[in-house]
Amino acid sequence: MYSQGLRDSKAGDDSPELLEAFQKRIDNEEKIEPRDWMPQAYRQTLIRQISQHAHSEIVGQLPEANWVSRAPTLKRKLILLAKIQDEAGHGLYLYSAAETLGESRHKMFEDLLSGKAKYSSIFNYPTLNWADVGAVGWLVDGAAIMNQVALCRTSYGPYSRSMVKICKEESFHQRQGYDIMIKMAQGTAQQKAMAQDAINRLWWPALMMFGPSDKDSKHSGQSMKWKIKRFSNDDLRDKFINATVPQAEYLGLTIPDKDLKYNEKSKTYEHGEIDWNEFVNVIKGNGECNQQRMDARNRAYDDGKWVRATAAAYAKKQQKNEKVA
Ligand code: BYC
Repeated sequence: MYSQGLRDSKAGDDSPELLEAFQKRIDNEEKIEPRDWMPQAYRQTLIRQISQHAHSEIVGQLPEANWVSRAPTLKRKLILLAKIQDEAGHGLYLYSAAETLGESRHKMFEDLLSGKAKYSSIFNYPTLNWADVGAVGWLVDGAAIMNQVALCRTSYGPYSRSMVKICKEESFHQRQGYDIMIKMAQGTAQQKAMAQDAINRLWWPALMMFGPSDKDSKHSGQSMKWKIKRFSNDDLRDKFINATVPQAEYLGLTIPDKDLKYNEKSKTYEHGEIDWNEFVNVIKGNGECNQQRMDARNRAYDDGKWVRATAAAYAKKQQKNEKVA
């Protein structure tokens, strides 16, 4: 279906004239569509980012799934189930968006399962108490939205359109997380301590979701030139901090950053040093839950083998019937 666009941008086709015309389209805020000519590197950057994003949505179901059977009320359980199903849907929109660039879903799965493709570092941290489910919604979905609202204006049409729907659902996720935090923070002393414990453990990993600092981000320069990314990693991180600190104050919880301070002049918060060694260690596969997450995804893939085989056999039979008719 998308063969025309793929044929137009084989490696080696990226002549200066084509590149210049492409950049002009980007600068004019035109959306790039699947059949349009695009530089190989633009295509590859999108496949990398969109598939990483899709994997994050899928792996991101796991820390929350840990609490489905132990949610404190039936209502909380239903809400949590709905949220986890939304994440599965987000993964599917994103895999579909990446497929429009010529990458097969099978290849993307293989890359995730072999450990070649990344997914967001945040999902390699455990969810140890019920307040963590609140903190994941509030902080993790909150950080995700900050990034994704900007991605609604990304230059690649299918990615940008999938982001619009995803953001609507993510904002419900953020609100449900904050709602849990309000309940816990205004509950007993023990519940408040659980809420504080959750923010103590998840605050810094949430800041790491935005990626390395601008000086160390290897892809940001080109991605911003192509308007795949509309803001730098540090700019989005700062926006998130500025939006979230007042929410923590409302909850009566402390942000675990002794160097956090409000700059009266710029009217923004300045944060302490992020432990980038921890970030690198986690994305290399050595975080607390990396192995557990990969084992769970590999198990799910193996368990689904018969479903894929049945679907493929059915499709083949349909094709055969169509040929006969
Ligand atoms: N974790 O040059 P940089 C969610 C990698 S989940 C792991 O700045 P880029 C949700 C990066 O891939 C939210 N890896 O890269 C789901 C690159 O490595 P490679 C997921 C990270 O791409 C369920 C290297 O570090 N959101 O919503 O310009 C429940 C250098 O980085 C991370 C997205 O994926 C990380 N945190 O910028 C709840 C949004 N950060 O590929 C919530 C879309 C960086 O060269 N993605 N790396 O080997 C993006 O906006 C960008 O890809 C990033 C990184 C800002 C993440």
